[in-house]
Amino acid sequence: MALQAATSFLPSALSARKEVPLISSPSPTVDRALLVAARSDRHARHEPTQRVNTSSVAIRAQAAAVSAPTATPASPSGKKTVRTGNAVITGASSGLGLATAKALAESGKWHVIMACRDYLKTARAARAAGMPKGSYTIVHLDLASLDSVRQFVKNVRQLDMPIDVVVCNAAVYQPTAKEPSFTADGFEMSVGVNHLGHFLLARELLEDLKASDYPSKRLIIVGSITGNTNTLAGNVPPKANLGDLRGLAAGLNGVGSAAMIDGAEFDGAKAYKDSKVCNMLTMQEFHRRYHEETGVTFASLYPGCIATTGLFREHVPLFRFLFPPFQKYITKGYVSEEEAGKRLAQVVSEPSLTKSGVYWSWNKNSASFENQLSEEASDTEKARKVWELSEKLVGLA
Ligand code: NDP
Ligand code: PMR
Repeated sequence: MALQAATSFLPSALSARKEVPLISSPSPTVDRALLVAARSDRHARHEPTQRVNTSSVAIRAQAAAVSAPTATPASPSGKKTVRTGNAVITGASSGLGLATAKALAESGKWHVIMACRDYLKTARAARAAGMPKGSYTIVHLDLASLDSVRQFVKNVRQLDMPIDVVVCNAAVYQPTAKEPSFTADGFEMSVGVNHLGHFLLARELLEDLKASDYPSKRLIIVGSITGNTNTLAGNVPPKANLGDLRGLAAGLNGVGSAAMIDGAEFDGAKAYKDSKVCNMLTMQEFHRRYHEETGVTFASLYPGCIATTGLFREHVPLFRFLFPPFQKYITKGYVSEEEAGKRLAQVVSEPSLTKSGVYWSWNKNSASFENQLSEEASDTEKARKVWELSEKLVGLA
């Protein structure tokens, strides 16, 4: 508890909190300008029907037909090879998303669509990480705006690439916020970005996953241990608790209703943990509704405690200083960004991880196993209600 106590006694002046601006939806013109298709010769070799011959092209407004074979014709050795897969990763500009994008791109088997809100930051991060030129495409996505999500879906459909895997990874964590901030659509920011933005994105891209001919299509939503109250980490206050969902039902807008899912007073750390519960419930509800019909694998995971990422950027400086050694030497839950990226990359592409409806974790030897979710995070009735309320809020029902 020392860590928590240390952080709570610090004056708020020490807080590293930034204001998160309300973001209006970007215009289609700006979005198109931010689309960059840069694909390598290697990529073109894998997908002979999808050649893009410029290193930086604005995507035309009309949708392009997508037709890629599941397996390329037999090589001279007579062996059939699976074509390059295309994986959308949200929040690929830093931390887990970037490390996963790098691991996939370097495998030579994947083209990564980096779905990010800051184009320049992402371009610099991809270059600094040494991602092979042409192994990725950056497409603008701001999950704090439903218009941006819809525009993103239109834009990726114009890329002339099938979508084979979608990874909902981006997140914000606002533990020091005294007041809630809101997305462009008026949802409390943590649940709005981490859950509702991803909910709309995943629902829309399910159509694209269905249309893909890739042998193993997957939709992955990143969860966390701190949303699971059946663990020590999940019992550090404030604990996740969606209650009777009255705040979500009322729109999470803080105007005449609460900004929290359970209708209680705003608490930024709890809002994040609640959003992770929604992520894990959503994955299971997708599995129940669509796995049999579509063959898509739905999965969630806890990649380990990646204590060095930008997720803690709004926490107080003392926390950011103590958190990595605390996780390394005391809880022993620490994992590097590189290792966590490899773990998520396994969930994207390992043939042994095709089981649907699973929440993956890794043991001390970095071996994956099917983990147990908390009672609330595996409550089927709550999952159905969260699904139905979320589809109303994002305009799908
Ligand atoms: P980072 O802060 O490094 O990455 C978060 C990413 O989300 C960034 O790329 C950020 O973009 C992006 N993002 C934030 N807001 C938006 C938005 N409105 N629209 C689009 N993208 C946005 O944190 P992590 O890598 O640690 O987090 C990645 C995932 O891992 C999260 O889902 C988190 O819950 C999960 N996780 C993390 C753990 C950890 O210990 N770090 C443990 C368990 C789970 P930008 O660069 O522009 O800010
Ligand atoms: Mg936690 C095995 C024990 C364990 C693990 C694996 C984590 C992971 N944490 C553990 C224990 C503890 N933490 C204990 C005993 C304490 C009290 C001192 C503690 C405190 C703590 C704080 C204040 N831990 C935190 C915070 C945060 O602000 C982080 C958080 O909740 O972010 C939402 C966090 C985390 N601890 C973790 C992990 C993975 C996190 C952060 C990330 C996340 O869930 O996304």
